[in-house]
Amino acid sequence: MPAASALASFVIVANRLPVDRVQGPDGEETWRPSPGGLVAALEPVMHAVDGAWVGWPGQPDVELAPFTEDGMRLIPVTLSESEVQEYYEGFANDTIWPLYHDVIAPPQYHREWWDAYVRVNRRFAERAAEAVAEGGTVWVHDYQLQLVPAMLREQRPDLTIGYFHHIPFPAHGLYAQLPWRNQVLEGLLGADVVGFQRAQDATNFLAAVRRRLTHDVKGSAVSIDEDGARRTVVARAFPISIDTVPYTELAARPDVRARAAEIREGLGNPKKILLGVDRLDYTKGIRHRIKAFGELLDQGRLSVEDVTLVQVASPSRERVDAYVQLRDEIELSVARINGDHDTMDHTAIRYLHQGFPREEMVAMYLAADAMLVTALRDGMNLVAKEYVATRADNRGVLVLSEFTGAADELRQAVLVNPHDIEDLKDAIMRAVEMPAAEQSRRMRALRRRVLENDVRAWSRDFLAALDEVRNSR
Ligand code: GDG
Repeated sequence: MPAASALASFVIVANRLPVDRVQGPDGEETWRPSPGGLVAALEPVMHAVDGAWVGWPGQPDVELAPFTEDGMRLIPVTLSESEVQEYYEGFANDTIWPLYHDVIAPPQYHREWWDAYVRVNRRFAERAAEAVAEGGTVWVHDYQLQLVPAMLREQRPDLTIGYFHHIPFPAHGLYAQLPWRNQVLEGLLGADVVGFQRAQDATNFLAAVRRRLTHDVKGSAVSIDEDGARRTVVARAFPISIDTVPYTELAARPDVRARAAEIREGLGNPKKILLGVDRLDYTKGIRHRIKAFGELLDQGRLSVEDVTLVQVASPSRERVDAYVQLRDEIELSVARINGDHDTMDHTAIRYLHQGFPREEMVAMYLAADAMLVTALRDGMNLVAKEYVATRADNRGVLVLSEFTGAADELRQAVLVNPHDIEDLKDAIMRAVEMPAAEQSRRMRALRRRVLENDVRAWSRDFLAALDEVRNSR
């Protein structure tokens, strides 16, 4: 155990540390903060309390001592190359991810992947247990670490433990496929508060607990008998959001606005620009979106002189087979549609398999007349909220899949069932043809919702729920 003075009263445990390792100009290795929504959400908390963050630095076989970056104490967890393959690419991204997204792709079940998952979860739990002060709080994040809450409680019953699940939790009929279904439920129940994106996710989790375990479940509370003592676990929705400030600020910057105009020009100034921004992932419905757009062109309902679809598909999980195959399928259909419809001056789909700096993303949001979010299943979908946050002039249309967490909140979007290609085509046409007054009425309401419920409100709510549990003990 480190000296008491080095112990933190608040510890985040997430698969990744909020920094990336980069090579400096002289070849030396340094760290660069990776500004995600989670970091923004937790920064105020981390700076107000004595906080630490436990996570993997993103490269295999890197042995690093704890270090401080940007005022945050970072505690690296080492993963070997085979653990990256079995725990991360295997169990997390090829078993849990497809299973929890309603089996859009077939989940792979391998006992050696599970063994690695247990081993790595134990390592994260140990690092956290070593880092946190007596009576402190630990907040565990996401599906890579579902066993950590119980492992941590076993070692440190003095702690208050929260867990937030960023992806959907499936209905029991699907969840029941998981060979380790009871162990995962018990792992999560080690937390005092288990947070989900949507009310339905919490309901699915509670139903699975009721079906599979013997604990009493009443409303959102699970009552656990631990050696005669009763402990209550609360499971409910805490819909995540974005840090709106950088988006509204960038959207107001003259250089970013000029860049948006340049993007429009570069596309031949079509009347309407449609935009999709996703990690290249089979949950995001990119193929369905492209199919619908291609059919609208084939049928002459849209023409490339009038409308261009810009699709950013940022590279993701490129060593997992299902992602390699998906990329091939998407790129084949983009090439076919462009081949059939492009002219010398206009393109049907400007497809970008690249990651972009945030400034450029915001310029794209500003250039887009409509944002197409057609996920087949998505915990929340932050892109939808980012688009809305940048639309200060209340123009623009959000086409949003019913199967995203965001659809529970963003009711004034044009809601679609992406499995229904005709519905998707009609939604795209509605977006293209929507009168300015209707755009503005809808966007105003969407903006109110997003700006009032930012990621700081989300972390405040979650931590308040944890405090309530602590105070009731
Ligand atoms: C998981 C859940 C849940 C994407 N490409 C670029 C880029 N991005 C940024 C987006 C957005 C983020 O990545 C993606 O967030 P999403 O919410 O859309 O989706 P997931 O990555 O699947 O996230 C999801 C989320 O966790 C939070 O709980 O909402 O349901 O699946 O912020 O803007 N950013 C930059 N360049 C890119 O090329 N800078």
